[in-house]
Amino acid sequence: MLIRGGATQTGNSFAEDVSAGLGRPGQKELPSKYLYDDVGSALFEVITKLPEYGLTRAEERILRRHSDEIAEQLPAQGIVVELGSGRKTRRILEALAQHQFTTYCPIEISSTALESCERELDDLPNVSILGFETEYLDGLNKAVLRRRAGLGVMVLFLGSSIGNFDRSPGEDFLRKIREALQPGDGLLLGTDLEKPLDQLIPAYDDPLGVTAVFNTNLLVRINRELGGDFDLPRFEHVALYNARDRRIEMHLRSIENQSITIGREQFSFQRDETIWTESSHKYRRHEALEMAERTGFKCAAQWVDDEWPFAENLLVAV
Ligand code: AVJ
Repeated sequence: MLIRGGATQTGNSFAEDVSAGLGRPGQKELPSKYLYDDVGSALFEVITKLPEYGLTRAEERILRRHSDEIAEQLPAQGIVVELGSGRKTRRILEALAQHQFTTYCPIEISSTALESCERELDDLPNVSILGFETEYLDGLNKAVLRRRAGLGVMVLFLGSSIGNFDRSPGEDFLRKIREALQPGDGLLLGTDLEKPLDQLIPAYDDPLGVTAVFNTNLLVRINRELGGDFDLPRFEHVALYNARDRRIEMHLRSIENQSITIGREQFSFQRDETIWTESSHKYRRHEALEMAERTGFKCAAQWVDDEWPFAENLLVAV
């Protein structure tokens, strides 16, 4: 069953964010969530299959190898709330639902992603799926209302999606998750770890150019939805590692001086000026423990993949 979030658009509109992000002085910037429309989400799925992008496979290995352990850590499982929705969740749900009935609540702003998630997990015995089409925190707060007394809630925030946040807002987000929970509830948090640049850079600048297309799709979206006139060949995909902030940054770089029209607005670009489109922060092993302690959790367990440094952290609300 799909519960639609209703009037839950809390932030600005796409048009407002684009106008503000391209119009500001200094570094032009667009919120990374706009990369994930239907086309962008499908392209991201392709990225997860690329040999250079080891992140998703690393997490899948951890979830496969340790699913029983993960399930055991939280005995009274009532509701599993996922911020996002994914195929990787299957293992955990199977393990959790082995001995008890589980309600799985994926939360997505895209109904397409929610529907395909429901189709894929539909056959799991002992699991009922209740999707929420809304923003993460709104969906989480709605999902926990279904908690039956005495039963636990486990939140899944996988794939190092936390890495899209700058570090401090990321912790604010964890704090808000904690506020929706009760002591003893769990948060399974995936954090991609620092790794050598010759492994990291190709993951975000693959030779086939899928990530470049994923990034450029944002300009196509602006052209289509907001009446923009970006000429795609005049922008190029850039993935750089910001060592000070320990993050990959994706940018779209203007290859020449040019002026862009979006609706009635004009934006000028200097040659080599960029639009910053996404950050993927990288973490140290102990960082999850520290983040947990600052946000009302304790880290009860951590599993690390040895092939592609990635940590799955089981946080428990204190
Ligand atoms: C979905 C945010 C975890 O940062 O690795 C992959 C997105 N962007 N390649 C990541 C992404 C370009 C991905 N996250």
